Amino acid sequence: MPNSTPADKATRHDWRVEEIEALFQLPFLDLLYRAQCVHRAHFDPNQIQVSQLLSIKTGACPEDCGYCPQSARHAGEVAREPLLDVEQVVAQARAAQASGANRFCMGAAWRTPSPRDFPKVLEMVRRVGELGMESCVTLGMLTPEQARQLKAAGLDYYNHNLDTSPEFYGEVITTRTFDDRIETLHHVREAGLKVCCGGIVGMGESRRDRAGLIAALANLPVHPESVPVNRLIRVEGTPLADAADLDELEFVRTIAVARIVLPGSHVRLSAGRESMSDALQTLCFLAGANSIFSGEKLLTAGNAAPGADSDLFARLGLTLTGSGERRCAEPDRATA
Ligand code: SAM
Ligand code: DTB
Ligand code: SF4
Repeated sequence: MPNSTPADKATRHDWRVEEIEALFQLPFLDLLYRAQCVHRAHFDPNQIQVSQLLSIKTGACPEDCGYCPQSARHAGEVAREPLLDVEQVVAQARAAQASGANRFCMGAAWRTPSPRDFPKVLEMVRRVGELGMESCVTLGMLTPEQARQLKAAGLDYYNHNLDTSPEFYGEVITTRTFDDRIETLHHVREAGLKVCCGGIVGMGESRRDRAGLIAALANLPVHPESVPVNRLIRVEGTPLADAADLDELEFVRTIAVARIVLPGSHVRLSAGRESMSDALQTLCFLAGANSIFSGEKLLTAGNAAPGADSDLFARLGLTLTGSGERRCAEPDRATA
């Protein structure tokens, strides 16, 4: 069932790529103004949701995603680490909660979870829930049964990115298809889980591809509650290590267009913040980004200097979701 909110009866699932390209082509200030209007109609503009990531199983991934330092097929593969111990994960979740994160996201470098490891992940989900935190996992492709088991363990969100347009997908990943991703997203929704689904920009895709990604996200039967917009982190030894720079204002445009087209979703300013100035991140918040990943590390790559986020939030007057301050309407909760 499509999501719509009291504030926006017009949430759409029939976007044509050309219409989204036309948004990209608006004068920059008009685009930001429109994005701000949509943002303010759906969210408290001074509130930000913070999730903390942890890589629970690192490297040795059989997939060949051209951007990823965890693929066993790339020379730049990071040091491998087997599945972490449940207690180690709980300790990290507690620390994340103490630092202000209200969601803990656990990522594993798998094509799909193995029957041996999966029960341990279910236990991690249960234990994070017991802390009173929201939980999210990203484990690769799921069967319908695995999705149901995650839901039964109390999981809140499943992260599974479409990453780029259907047309560009095969240029970046050859070991699975765009349709494989759609299938897992379907299983996740059917199980009653909330969806975190977005993509990466700066991989050499065209503006039409960026519009195509946003169209694909918007035309899912229900908009993802969380939409991570990652700026490619160019990692040496990966096929995309030498991708051309993406213009910073084009990155801001991508955030603004995502905000307009996905009005009730949290748009997450994701990978790539380490190399962004405070001013650029602020422009992203103005364009409608209202969530981030916190901490010094993402999964394997750097993220933010210690104290940098809380300092920026204080300077901007941004307050954290779940910190006891005024909560936004969370329109995605009123969906489906
Ligand atoms: N293996 C699972 C999967 O692919 O769904 C989960 C982990 S995977 C690392 C999660 C997401 O991280 C990818 O879908 C991609 O969007 C993002 N990512 C990975 N490497 C990145 C990089 N170098 N720069 C930006 N985003 C990246
Ligand atoms: C998402 O879209 N971005 C996060 C999270 N979902 C799992 C991961 C970013 C990974 C960046 C590269 C790394 O840390 O290895
Ligand atoms: Fe594996 Fe996920 Fe990295 Fe692709 S993005 S190589 S599936 S860990």
